[in-house]
Amino acid sequence: MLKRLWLLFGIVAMLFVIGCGSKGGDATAPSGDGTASSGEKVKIGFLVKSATEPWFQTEWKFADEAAAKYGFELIKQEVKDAEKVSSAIDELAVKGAKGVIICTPDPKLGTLIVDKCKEKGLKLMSVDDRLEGPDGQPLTDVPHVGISARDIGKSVGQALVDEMKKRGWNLSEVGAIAVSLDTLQTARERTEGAMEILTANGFDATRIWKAPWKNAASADIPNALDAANIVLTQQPGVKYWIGFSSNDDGVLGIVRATEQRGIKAENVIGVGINGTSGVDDLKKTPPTGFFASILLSPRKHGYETAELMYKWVTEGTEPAKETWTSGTLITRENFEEEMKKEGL
Ligand code: FCA
Repeated sequence: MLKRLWLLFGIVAMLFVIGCGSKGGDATAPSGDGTASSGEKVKIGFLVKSATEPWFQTEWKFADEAAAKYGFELIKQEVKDAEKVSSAIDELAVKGAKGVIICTPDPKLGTLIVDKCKEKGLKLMSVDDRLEGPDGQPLTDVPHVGISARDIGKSVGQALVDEMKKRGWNLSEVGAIAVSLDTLQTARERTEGAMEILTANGFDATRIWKAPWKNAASADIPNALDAANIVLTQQPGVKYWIGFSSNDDGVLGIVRATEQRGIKAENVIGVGINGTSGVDDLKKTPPTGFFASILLSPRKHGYETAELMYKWVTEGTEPAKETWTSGTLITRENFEEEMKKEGL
């Protein structure tokens, strides 16, 4: 008898839980016009794959400025893997956020992210790294703000070509290290762009050695240093080195690896992308092998994405499906002036 009573109690409790669950889902659904309920502060999430990389810290700083200007709350969180992405979106929904901007730790999480945001009634934008479907194709329905990766890669290649000429290097004595992350489209296009310009200017493709990062989660300076070290060990006869990658951190890894081996800074030319981490090397005396970077616009990627999301949420104006930003070459000569222009 007692057993039956417990069973009955169990079933009733289960039905109650299921009932609450479905109600919870309805409660987080968006209001008809997509605007926030009156009086409540609009909340927007900004999730990035790395909170330690200066690029993302700067992006967040600018997004905070947009939040201060428009009076919305910006919820920032680092998401290093699928689990973190999933729980961060859940938490945003619980807090009543209306939109989320994400730089995913892995483009393959695209469908999961889209489905989850739909379920929770969150508007979604991607920044920097584009989301992909199971077929590896970009999810073109999600508004995206990214960089013109191939063109920026070409600017890296051109800067390397120009500086090699200026130093009067014989190309047959030069080796190139490319710290690569080919699983990420924007990263792949950047290094491909640089290689295209190098080879078009007579650089021997067989003297470009790839030093791959294992995955996006390992794409930092120490792992770039380890990857570059392998190439340096395998090619002890090379006199001059050039280095490029998908961002500053990759190139900083290459430069640090050459320093550890006692290769002189004047025999190394590294050109990065972002400007945000590379700038520290441009300030150093004596100069390091980090010669230049292509300064991107963290203001556009941070402030403007947050602003676009805020307007989407409050006014219903959907952002353009694609926005591609450009970059500017910075060296020791012009970095202060160019960074000032960017509000850095
Ligand atoms: C990618 C890179 C970052 C930055 C951004 C614009 O996410 O990993 O370093 O270059 O694109």
